[in-house]
Amino acid sequence: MMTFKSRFIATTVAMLAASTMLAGAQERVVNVFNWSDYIDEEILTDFTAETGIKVVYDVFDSNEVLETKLLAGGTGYDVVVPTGTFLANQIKAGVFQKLDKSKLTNLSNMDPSISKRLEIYDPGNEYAINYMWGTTGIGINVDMVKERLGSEAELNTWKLIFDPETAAKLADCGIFMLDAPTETVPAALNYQGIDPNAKDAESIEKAKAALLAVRPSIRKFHSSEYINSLANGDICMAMGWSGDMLQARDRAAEADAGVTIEYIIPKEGALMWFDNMAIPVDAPHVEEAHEFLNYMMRPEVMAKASNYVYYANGNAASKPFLDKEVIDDPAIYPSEETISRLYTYVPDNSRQKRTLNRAWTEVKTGQ
Ligand code: N2P
Repeated sequence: MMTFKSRFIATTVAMLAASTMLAGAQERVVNVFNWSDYIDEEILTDFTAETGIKVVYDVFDSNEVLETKLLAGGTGYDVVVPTGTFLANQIKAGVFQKLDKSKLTNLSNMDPSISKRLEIYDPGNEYAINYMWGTTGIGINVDMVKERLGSEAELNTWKLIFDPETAAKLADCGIFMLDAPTETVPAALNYQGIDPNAKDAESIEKAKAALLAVRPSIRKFHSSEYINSLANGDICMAMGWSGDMLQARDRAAEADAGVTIEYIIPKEGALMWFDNMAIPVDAPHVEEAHEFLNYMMRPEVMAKASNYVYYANGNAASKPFLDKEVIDDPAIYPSEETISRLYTYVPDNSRQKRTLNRAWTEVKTGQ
């Protein structure tokens, strides 16, 4: 017969065993590091409800920040989302592991034309899957800008930002610029009629001069705050990313305070970029990372993501599930004519990167 004490011990052991099993079952985790304002969080809760895998979700707004972490290693992240230009160098630096395609049954949903474009950065599509793509243009508060430039003013041009006189007229209502040299420098080059991919020191100097010329009119260099600042009417113009501007437009409309935001892909051309999901070489939860990627590639899931963040995705099978206002919006899925005016960015080697970053620091500090 069991004494009270032995019964107590037996029960405690059984309880401990059960709770360890439970903890074991709950331990499935995937650590995701993605851009800010880039997902419908319901997707994450749906994923957890279905798979039991907890998503620890963290955000950034700068490729440079992501890259510094990845190169240092030991980030603890299982899925990260670098832009193509950065992805290319990161693959070469060995920071990612090859995808186990046998676990990615939904790969066939991806759009071959986007996967082909990605091959410039990731030959053979071995390391990454496109998440979203978009453009870098200008978001404006239509009324505030017209008030200062006149109702007939041309709004589809980089002059709004890069012509010092025009920018000066808008300085009082607030201009934000991305804090991202791989965005601002090519835009400044392109505006001057120079190849946006010119990497020589002389061209970078010209870009720097153009940026310094408008710097007095820039209120802030920041890569995510502009969504709310535009929506609240705190600023009247920002250089930034397509979907972010459309999110600002919606937030403004919801607030119903008379703020109208529009996104412009300037006539001179703009950057087209691709953000991609990849698994760091030292990811602690490789199996869960693959399950997460495969889930994200479901047509309904990718459509849900695009319908929420207003970015185009690289998943062809998701198209029938996209809201009409998304697939038919030329600011999200640009027309062929607009696409012909877009340029992509060729990755910098380490020397070019140093020149670029130095020039950018000088712009920001006004030297
Ligand atoms: C999301 C911005 C992602 C675009 N807020 C930058 N590649």
